Amino acid sequence: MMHERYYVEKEKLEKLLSRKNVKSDFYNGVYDRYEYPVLTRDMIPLTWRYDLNPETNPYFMERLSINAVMNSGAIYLNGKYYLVARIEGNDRKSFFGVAESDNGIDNFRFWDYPILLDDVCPEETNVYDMRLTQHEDGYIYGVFCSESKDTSVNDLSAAVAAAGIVRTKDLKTWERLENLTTLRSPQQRNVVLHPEFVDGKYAFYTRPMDDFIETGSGGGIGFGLCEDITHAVIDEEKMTSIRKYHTITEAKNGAGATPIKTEKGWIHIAHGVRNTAAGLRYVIYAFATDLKDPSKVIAEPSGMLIGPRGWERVGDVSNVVFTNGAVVNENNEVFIYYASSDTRMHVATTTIDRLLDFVFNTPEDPGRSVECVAQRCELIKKNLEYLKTQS
Ligand code: M1P
Repeated sequence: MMHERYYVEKEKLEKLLSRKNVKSDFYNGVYDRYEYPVLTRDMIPLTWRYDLNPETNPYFMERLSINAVMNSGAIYLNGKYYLVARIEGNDRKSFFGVAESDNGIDNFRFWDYPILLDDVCPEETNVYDMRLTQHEDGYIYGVFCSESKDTSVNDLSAAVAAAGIVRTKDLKTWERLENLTTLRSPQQRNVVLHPEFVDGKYAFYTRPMDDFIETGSGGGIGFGLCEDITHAVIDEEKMTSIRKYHTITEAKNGAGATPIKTEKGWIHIAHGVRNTAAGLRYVIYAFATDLKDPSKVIAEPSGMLIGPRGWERVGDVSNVVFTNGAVVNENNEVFIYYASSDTRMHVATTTIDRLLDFVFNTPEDPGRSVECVAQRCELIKKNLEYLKTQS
C-alpha cells in the first residue's frame, strides 16, 4: 500500500501544476510579468524525489531532493511550449529536464525522465544553462556549459567552463557532439548557436573568459564561425555587444536566448552584470544585430530590459535575473523565460512589435549622468508641450 503522505503530496503538486497564471499589475508597456513562477523545485515530479515504496522508504522521505529549477532553454514546437530546465539537485549537480505547456505561461509538466546525456566527457562534473536553437540544417541544437575541475592549479574550487553541444529532432533522443573549441579563449560560458548559416558556416555567439568567474580580458559577447558542427572549432572571435564602463554590463555580459529574427534585425535578449557592495547584480538587456551580419550591433537601448523585482531579488544567488530562452509563436507573441536569483523560472510576455519598438526607439545610453539628465529633460519638455496641446 502507498504511504498516506504520497496522496497529500500528489494533491499539492497537482494543485500547483494546474494553477492558472495571471498577469501581475507590473506595467512598463514593454512586457507583462506574471504573478507566479512557471517552474519551481516544488513542481518536480514526486517520482524524481521520493522512493514511493513504503518498504524501502517507511518515512516517505525525499531521497534525492531538488534545490532549484532555473536557467531554461526554450522552444516552441508544433503548437507547444517546451523548456529544457536546469534542475539542481541538493547535491549541487545540475541536469536537464523537459517541461511542456500548452500556453507557455502555466501548467508546465516535466516528462517522465530527465535528459540523460551520453557520458562522453569523463572529466565533466556539471552541466547547465542549455540554449536551444532550431537550426536551418534541420536539427535542434542544445548548447550548454560543461564544467570540469581545473587540475592545473592548487585550488579546490578552480574550474574550467566549456561549451557542450547536443542535438536532437524530438527533444527525446539527444546526440552528444564534441565540445566547442575556441582557439583564442581559454574558457567559455553562455554560448549560443545562431539559427542560420553565416557564410555557409555554423555561427556561435561566445563569451570569451580568462577564468571561470572573471571574464578578464574578454570584452563582451563574441561571435565566431566554424565549418563542422560535429568537430566545432572557432579560431577568431569578433566582438558584438561589448562591456562598457558604468553600465549594466560593466563586469560581464553574455548571450541569452537564441536570437529572434525580425524584419529589422536579429533581436538578442542577453544578460549584463555589474559589481556592487552586495555582490554581482545580473539583469537582462536587449540589443539588435544586422540581418546580413548578425555580429554587427545595430541598436542597443540604454539600460536593462528586465531587472529582479520584489521577491525575485532573493534566492540562492540573490539579485539575479538570467535568461537563456525565449520563443515566438505564430501570433508574434514573445515569451521570455527568465530565472530569478538562480532559484525559480518566470515568464514575461510581449510581442515582436513591442520588442522592436523597445530596441529601436529606446535612446542609447549617453554614458554620463549629465547627458542622461539632458536626455530626460528633453523627454519632459516634449511631454509638457504635448500636455498643453491636450488641455
Ligand atoms: O549566478 C548567476 C549566473 O552566473 C553565471 O553567469 P555568468 O557566466 O555570466 O557569470 C552562470 O553560471 C549562470 O548559470 C548563473 O545564473
